[in-house]
Amino acid sequence: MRTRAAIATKAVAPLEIAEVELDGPRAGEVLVEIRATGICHTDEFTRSGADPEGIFPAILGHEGAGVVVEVGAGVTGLRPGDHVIPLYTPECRECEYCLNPKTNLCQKIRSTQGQGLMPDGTSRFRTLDGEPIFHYMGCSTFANHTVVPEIALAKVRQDAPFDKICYIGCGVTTGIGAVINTAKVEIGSRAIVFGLGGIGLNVIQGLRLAGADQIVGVDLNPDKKPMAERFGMTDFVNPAEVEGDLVPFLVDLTRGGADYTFDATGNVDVMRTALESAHKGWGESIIIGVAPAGAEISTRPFQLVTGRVWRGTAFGGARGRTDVPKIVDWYMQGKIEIDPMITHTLSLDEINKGFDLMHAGESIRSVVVY
Ligand code: NAD
Ligand code: DAO
Ligand code: ZN
Ligand code: ZN
Repeated sequence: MRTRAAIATKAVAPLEIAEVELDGPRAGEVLVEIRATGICHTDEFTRSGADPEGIFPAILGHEGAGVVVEVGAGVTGLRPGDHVIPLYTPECRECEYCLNPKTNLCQKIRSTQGQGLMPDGTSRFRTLDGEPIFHYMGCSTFANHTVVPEIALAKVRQDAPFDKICYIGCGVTTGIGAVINTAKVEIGSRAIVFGLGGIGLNVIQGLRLAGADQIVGVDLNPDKKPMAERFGMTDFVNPAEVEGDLVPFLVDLTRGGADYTFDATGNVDVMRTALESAHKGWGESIIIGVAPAGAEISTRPFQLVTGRVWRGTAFGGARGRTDVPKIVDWYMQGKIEIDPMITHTLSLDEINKGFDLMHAGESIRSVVVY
């Protein structure tokens, strides 16, 4: 079939909107009509050329929601008409990783997904000239139709709006999951969140859900303050306005250091500050941000010797097929909010504007509605 897509033809270039050829689903695969997709910082990371694993031409996008159109041979858990959210972290429920409760990093299709291919080593996308186009993070939601392995689709309730729940495909789950699944924050905790963008705001609402007493937000952009307060931030710190070292300032503010700190900037210097502003003896610092190619983190080992813990999280530690439908339910029940964070709604033709808004720091989430 033919479908419309935004193609990343090469690094740095704006996405090109064009018709592409899409082959039908093979065994274990599902054809999905994408109804809405968020534009995440990670799409920009790849589009900009900063991603060392970026492959071009590719159809980016990994934060979508849509409807099953057709299923391939052997697909038993989904049928046409089901509403789904594609998962860049699949859940096969049978690999060594899925069987270990300590991780969500299913490895069943890891190698081909990393090469921009379906599990059989081929792509379903081609240009109208017949040139292959790579998939992205196993999702490629910047296409009106895409093909995704069954194990990388979460089936969700039918009454949830696509233009909001697409955000659960990455930002919402990553932020809330970092609090609940990775840090396992206890009621009454003190926390610091570095970076109040699309991920950090969801860390904040996760902390509110978990019953944290103090939620400090740190961002260089003061425009982020009102939205973060709306989601539960109790204290705002702009590092540019702090005289002297930021670490002792934050340690004082949290009365000895935070029980939990979260990096949602991707900046390795911020990651160090986050670790060092965690409480001596028990503070845990969770890295969510994806750093530029080649960047490294450092601290004095004594920081860890004296009880601080440094951890990371991918997709908020969530097992997508199991956890994503529950998060959709939380949204529909009003336990979490999404709507205020969707600051811009665009058509596919306007998708490059979404990247401009991100650069200007004017959006939290831009969502493309097909
Ligand atoms: P964003 O651009 O919306 O937000 C980043 C925020 O950090 C901005 O508000 C910016 O002003 C602030 N910031 C930048 N430098 C800062 C500094 N030195 N000190 C304080 N604040 C600073 O990005 P986002 O969509 O929220 O994504 C955040 C990070 O999370 C990115 O690196 C992204 O790639 C990563 N990410 C990780 C996962 C995962 O599973 N681990 C999933 C999605 C995104
Ligand atoms: O299993 O080795 C692996 C890779 C898992 C990929 C997880 C990616 C999470 C971070 C990237 C940002 C997502 C938007
Ligand atoms: Zn993302
Ligand atoms: Zn698995």
